[in-house]
Amino acid sequence: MDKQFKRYLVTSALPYANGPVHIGHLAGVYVPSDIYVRYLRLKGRDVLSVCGSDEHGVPITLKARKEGVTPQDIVDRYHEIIKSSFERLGMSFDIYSRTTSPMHNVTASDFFRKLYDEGKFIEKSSMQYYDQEAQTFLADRYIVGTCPKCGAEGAYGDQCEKCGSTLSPDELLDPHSAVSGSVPVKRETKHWYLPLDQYEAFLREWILEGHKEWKSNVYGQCKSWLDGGLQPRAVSRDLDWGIPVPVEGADGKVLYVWFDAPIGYISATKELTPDWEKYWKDPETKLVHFIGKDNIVFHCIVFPSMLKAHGDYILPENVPANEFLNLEGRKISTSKNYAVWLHEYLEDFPGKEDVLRYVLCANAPETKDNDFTWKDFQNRNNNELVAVLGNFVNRALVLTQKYYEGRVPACGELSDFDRETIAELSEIKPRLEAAIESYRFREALKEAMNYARIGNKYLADSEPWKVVKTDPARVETILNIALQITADIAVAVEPFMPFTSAKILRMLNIGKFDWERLGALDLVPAGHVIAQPELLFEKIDDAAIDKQLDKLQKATEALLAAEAAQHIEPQKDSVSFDDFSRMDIRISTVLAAERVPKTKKLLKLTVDTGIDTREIVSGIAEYFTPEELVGKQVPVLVNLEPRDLKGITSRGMILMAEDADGKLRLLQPGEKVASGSIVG
Ligand code: B3M
Ligand code: ZN
Repeated sequence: MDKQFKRYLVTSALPYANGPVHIGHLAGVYVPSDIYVRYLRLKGRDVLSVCGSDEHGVPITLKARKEGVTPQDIVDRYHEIIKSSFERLGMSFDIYSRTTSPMHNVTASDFFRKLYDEGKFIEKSSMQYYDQEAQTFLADRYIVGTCPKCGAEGAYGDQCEKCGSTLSPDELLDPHSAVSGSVPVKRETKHWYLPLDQYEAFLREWILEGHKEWKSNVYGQCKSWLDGGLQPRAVSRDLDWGIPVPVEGADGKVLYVWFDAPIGYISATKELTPDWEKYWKDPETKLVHFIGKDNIVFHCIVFPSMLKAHGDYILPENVPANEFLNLEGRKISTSKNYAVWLHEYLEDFPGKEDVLRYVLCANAPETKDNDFTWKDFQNRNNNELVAVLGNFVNRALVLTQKYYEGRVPACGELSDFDRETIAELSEIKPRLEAAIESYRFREALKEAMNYARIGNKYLADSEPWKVVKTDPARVETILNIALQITADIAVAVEPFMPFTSAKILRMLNIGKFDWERLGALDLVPAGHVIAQPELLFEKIDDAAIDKQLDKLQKATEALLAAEAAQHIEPQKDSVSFDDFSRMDIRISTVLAAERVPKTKKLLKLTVDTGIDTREIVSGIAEYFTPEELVGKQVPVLVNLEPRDLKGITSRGMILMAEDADGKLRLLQPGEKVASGSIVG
């Protein structure tokens, strides 16, 4: 059994105020953290939930430069957007602060100063990249180049977005300045370093021995960092945006954003309550950091070392991090504007906050990267929320209105079926609790939905609308039970779908219940009068989904054009006209297509080339289904030498377009032409 804590402090990663929040952030961090804290509050636990905008760091200054405004303008703009969209989604932070707040400035400065005074830092001069044109040192994202690990261009001085490797500016090949584009020189500069190597033994003991219960993705990343050996890490930067390094002789230097940002959790708690110390200093507080997987090292290795060095603070008990959420098969990207933005969703789907919360939790990337698709969003809404949850609640309430003018009937004698149903219901709560308390929110949501599933089945099988004609007394019991289940749902779904919970309670005309009452059979007393029912959820039609898909399509096109412009393959050597005219390319019609057994990539196509009907084996099975190819007209190089593939003789090659990330597309004539038409 888990150690019982007196109170909880739950933090959610501070979003960078360089853009709005998107569904990837929500699924990875914010929806899970809100579920967790809402649950703890319902349980009557002493819990604080803190968050705020991360307003320092290079991405913000770069964006400001690009737009010709100040960094303050940028963070003011996005802080507002993020804060208000979080509120509208029902995020229930006790405080949403920001790292440009005066309180944070003092807290972070004091933190640094204490470590400095106690000799916990190393001071070191080194040669770093400097942009002579812009007269600035090039830290982190100010420098770009080719990734030494994967060869991608446009990798940053701190990270390659393509392969995810952590980098240092010195590792970049062909480095140049993101500010002026010029090739930088090296210049000497002094910085303060936290000697992480000195904390290695402590971290090993604390994480590898002490926290084997952490999620395996988190534990695994920590282990590989520790096994790789830790190096001292600079905690200051040469920048003019950030918290000034609070010591003599540090002009032009600020705290590294990853030094100040996590201290933001402390500053926010201080702003929230004069009682903040008990949340940060008493070992009876359970500190939990909800973060994205790219933040693991900072929250599990760097920040705990800072806290340890400081000495006054507790360490996190757990650091639940999710994997990434992709969007329609592509990586979500703020800088490339490929995302579903929360503030836009809220405009496009008013009143459907809970649908997004539901889908992002049901499909959360808890153990592996996952894909968000609009089709799945629509299906889950229509088939789960409308057809199961909404349908059950609506039936229970409408029948109560119809038969009893809204007065809750009494529960009479229970049938065997009632007893079985009640027994089944009573098994949900412990499973639901265990899932939430071990951060398995998808599973927890399934359990919460089980009340509705069982309720739906209960009504369908007991058929009160039929029985009412023959045994009206029995129907009273059925509807009494159905109304108790409805109230159970209001409690159980509150952490996941707070608006829905409130709506159910409104329709039941009853106040909020404590979590402990979940499963009780007297939540709605006989004789109580309920309110008029409304629909809980409505279907989402294809038009709404198509609109979102169109929007993404436009974003994808822009993104591909930008990518293609970045790495256009260089032109190949010249060929003579004769060489070219020896290639015989014909528009051919696909007559049949099937997978080549025991292969992943190969399709066998039967095509009409106009000359003959022949077979071609093509490595395109990952991109097309056989069905979608039949009937299509495509260019085929018909005089390519035949080749044997998996026992089939392939006679020709289908010509296709390959986009920047290797995805294949069909090339088709603008209108139908005769098979055998020559391409040239
Ligand atoms: N702002 C990174 C991010 O948004 C960062 C988190 C800070 S938590 C202290 O991914
Ligand atoms: Zn890379």
